[in-house]
Amino acid sequence: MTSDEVVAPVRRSAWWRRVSGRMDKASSAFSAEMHGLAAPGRKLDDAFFDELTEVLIAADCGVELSERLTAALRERARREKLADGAVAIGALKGEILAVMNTYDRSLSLGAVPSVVLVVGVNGSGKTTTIGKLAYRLREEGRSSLIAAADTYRAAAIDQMRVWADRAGTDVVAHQPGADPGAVVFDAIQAAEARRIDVVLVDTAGRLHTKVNLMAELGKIRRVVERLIPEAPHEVLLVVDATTGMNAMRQALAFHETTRLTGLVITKLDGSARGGTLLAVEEQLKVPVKLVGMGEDLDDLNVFDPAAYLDALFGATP
Ligand SMILES: Nc1nc2c(ncn2[C@@H]2O[C@H](COP(=O)(O)OP(=O)(O)OP(=O)(O)O)[C@@H](O)[C@H]2O)c(=O)[nH]1
Ligand SMILES: [Mg+2]
Repeated sequence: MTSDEVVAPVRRSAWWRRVSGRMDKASSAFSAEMHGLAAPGRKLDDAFFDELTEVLIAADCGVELSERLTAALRERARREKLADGAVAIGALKGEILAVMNTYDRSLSLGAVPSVVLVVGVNGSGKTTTIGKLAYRLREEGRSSLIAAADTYRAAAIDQMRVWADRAGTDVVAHQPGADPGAVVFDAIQAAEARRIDVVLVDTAGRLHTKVNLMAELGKIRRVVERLIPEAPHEVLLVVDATTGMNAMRQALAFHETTRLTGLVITKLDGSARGGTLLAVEEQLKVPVKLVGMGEDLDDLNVFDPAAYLDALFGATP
């Protein structure tokens, strides 16, 4: 797979400070418990593994993943005669990190123009993320054009324009109620004519259970493919980290309809306990590529698994 790393990794330490700082309130209780589990000398008995499952579920990892991780660790502890809680939690983190590190998390934006389709349920943070991404691209010297393909709400187009102004980029829009496919068609043609690097497509929020609305996404995708056969180069699902396990059902439905290439997890600065991210990535085998940690233009970061696991589990040795 060819991919150009256009979103430069931020330094780990800065990211880590931000995640740990912002996830702090929500995750501190969780981390404290984890520290109890990760205490040197803590016996690896049934109580330890029961508590671990509970802590993982409380962190929004979901019952299935939590039980699977615990069972695997129990087996490993037995096999390798792991000494205590500190060693076991360290081993668990190492194992999750090894899986997470197998993913390519860069955005594939080598083609000109590249097309990025941004999808998700209502209010997950699509429009905001597109604004932030446009800003980030501009900071890196790349041009973008936004297709305002959320034509359902009149306010959506204005909201997109406000973000585009902040980010210093342009919007292609039609009237409210227009065919989203037609907006995308025009935006791609304009980008080709103007040699724009990246087309960012803002779509309407839709419930993953609404068949017609989901089918419309497929239609938008086909419009893109007709103009550029290799496109869309990225299909990003924006997931609100505070959604908990409902995020899983959403992600599966969107993946089925649009073949996702990446996840964007937003609102990690809020009350999110963060486990949703791990659970969805693990289930879909689609990498988290970006994380949103606030409402400002520069609150979008590349995902750093090691820093994330430290924030989630506490910085165990
Ligand atoms: N704290 C925080 N708020 C965010 C983040 N991303 C988005 N938001 C907020 O979430 C709300 C919804 O964001 P939008 O970008 O409008 O979401 P959307 O997915 O485009 O919504 P619809 O178009 O209605 O489906 C706004 O109030 C954003 O400011 C984030 O990373 N952190
Ligand atoms: Mg929107």
